[in-house]
Amino acid sequence: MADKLKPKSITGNLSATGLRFGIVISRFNSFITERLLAGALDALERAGAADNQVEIVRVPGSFELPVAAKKLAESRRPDAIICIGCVLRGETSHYEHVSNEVARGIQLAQMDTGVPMAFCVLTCDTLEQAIDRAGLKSGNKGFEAGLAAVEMGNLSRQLRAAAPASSRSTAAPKSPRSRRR
Ligand code: INI
Repeated sequence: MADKLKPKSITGNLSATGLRFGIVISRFNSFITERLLAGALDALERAGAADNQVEIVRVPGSFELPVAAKKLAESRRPDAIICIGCVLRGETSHYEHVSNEVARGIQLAQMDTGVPMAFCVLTCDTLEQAIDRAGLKSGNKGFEAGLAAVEMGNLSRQLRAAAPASSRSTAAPKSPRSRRR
């Protein structure tokens, strides 16, 4: 067992001081998403964020979250973005398409832009499951996403600062998917 090796460990802290955040929220199932938003704002406020550090963008449904998050990341370069949605299973396969694509799209958007994106999209079989996760039995997933955004925003800054000056850049990386449309 290695008992002498003590590698340096890098972790983002939970202070929002000096950070800027974007929140992209879906209006579909707003009964749930507005509660998730309240949880996310509560987390940001407790971490020390002020009004002028947070910008909220509203989209029609969860399917639209990735493109809005990507454009927000490219135009405003916030330290982190929180993506909020709620997909509820219906009678058709629509649920699978929306939930798969929103997860994939948000991952692509954060990888393309380098801006961390907290995934706060509930994918539930029933409304009751969603309510439980939006401030009832299972806590508030918006609050968890808010904390994840603060931690990842700080971690990103630290990792950027630790990079050699030649490789440091605040601009969005060039990739075929990051071309403006
Ligand atoms: N959007 C959601 O955010 N949640 C859902 O449960 C949902 N369902 O089930 O239809 C939903 N559909 C709308 C979709 O996100 C798009 O807004 C729409 O297809 C237009 O592109």
